[in-house]
Amino acid sequence: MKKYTVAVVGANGAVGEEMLEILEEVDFPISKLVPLASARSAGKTVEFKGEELTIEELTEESFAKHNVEIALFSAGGSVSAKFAPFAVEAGAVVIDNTSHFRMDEDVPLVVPEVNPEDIALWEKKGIIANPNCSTIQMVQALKPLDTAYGIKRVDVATYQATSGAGKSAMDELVNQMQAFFAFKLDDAEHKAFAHQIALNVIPQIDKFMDNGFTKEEMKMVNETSKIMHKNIALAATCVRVPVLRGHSEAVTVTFEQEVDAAKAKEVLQGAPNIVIEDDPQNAIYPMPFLATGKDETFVGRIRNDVFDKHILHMFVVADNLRVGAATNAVRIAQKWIEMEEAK
Ligand code: NAP
Ligand code: 3JM
Repeated sequence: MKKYTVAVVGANGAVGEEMLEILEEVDFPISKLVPLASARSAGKTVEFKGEELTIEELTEESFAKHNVEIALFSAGGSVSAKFAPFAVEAGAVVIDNTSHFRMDEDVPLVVPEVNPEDIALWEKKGIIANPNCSTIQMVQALKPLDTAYGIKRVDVATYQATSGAGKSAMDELVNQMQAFFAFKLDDAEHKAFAHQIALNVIPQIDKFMDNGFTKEEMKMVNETSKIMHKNIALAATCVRVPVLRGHSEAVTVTFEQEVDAAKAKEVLQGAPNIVIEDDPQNAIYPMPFLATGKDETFVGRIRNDVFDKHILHMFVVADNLRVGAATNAVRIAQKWIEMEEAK
């Protein structure tokens, strides 16, 4: 079986570290792994398959120098904008975790459980985009329900973990909690978020747009329609909560057809990488703390609306660094290999 030279851009970031772990776990066919980051991290090491690999500074030459064949980017949108073209030029397929290319018509936006066939369009630009973390877990649950009942509209409120904003944002929550227990919370700094996140919830993720929604909320709107290949009316309220890992979502779906919660549960049970945790009488429902470290998306609190038989409510939880980022990217890479090797 062919093995590939794989670069991970942002290798020591919250997402990058998870990428390395998953590549190792799934025994990805790698001949050489090239960890890349900024000059700040060059010379530091990351662990892969029991070996210490030295991080190199990302430059325009990095990809050609190592003959990289698969480049996994998660170092921010501006880094992808500047360096992804050099990876493509060097002959690599880029799987990009940032929002930079997601809505580009010539770049497929892929959740392998939902629209794997779109990977075939990768050659247009050499780039495949990984959707936003909140979008990925939601569409995994929406797709089978859309097939069964036809979705008309989605209303979602998210409860997003600090790790979605990177390692420094996780540190910020921990530092503020420590300051709280030392009676010094008033002095604790906040940089990653507009306000203190400890003992708080912040109804702002990313910047505000002119329409009153945030960029994160509009990512969910636009990405959902692109991935599902149909215009879905959607409104999101994205909220940062003092959780380190695991995004939760309260999702309300309006269907063309009437829907029965028990039957919808069966539909979801048959969906790939969905796990139902729904026994409220025994306090069983999805929670971020249970989803951490897992590669499945957990769905519970599935119930009919009290007023309208076309409406279903559910709670959807997944590990944002894995399902919402690294696992999805690695699954795309695996599928890409499968499709290329079948050519
Ligand atoms: P993080 O923990 O802050 O890590 C950022 C990584 O990028 C570090 O390895 C950092 O290396 C590297 N980096 C920063 N500036 C760089 C530059 N100019 N050149 C090369 N490397 C650079 O952040 P994260 O949580 O891993 O997220 C990284 C990005 O992934 C985000 O900005 C976002 O676009 C994307 N993301 C996507 C999802 C998703 O759902 N698809 C989820 C989370 C994040 P240094 O240590 O050298 O700075
Ligand atoms: C930049 O939880 C989050 O903040 C979302 C993850 C994220 C993204 C993304 O994937 O959309 C954090 C920071 C981005 C981005 O726009 O690429």
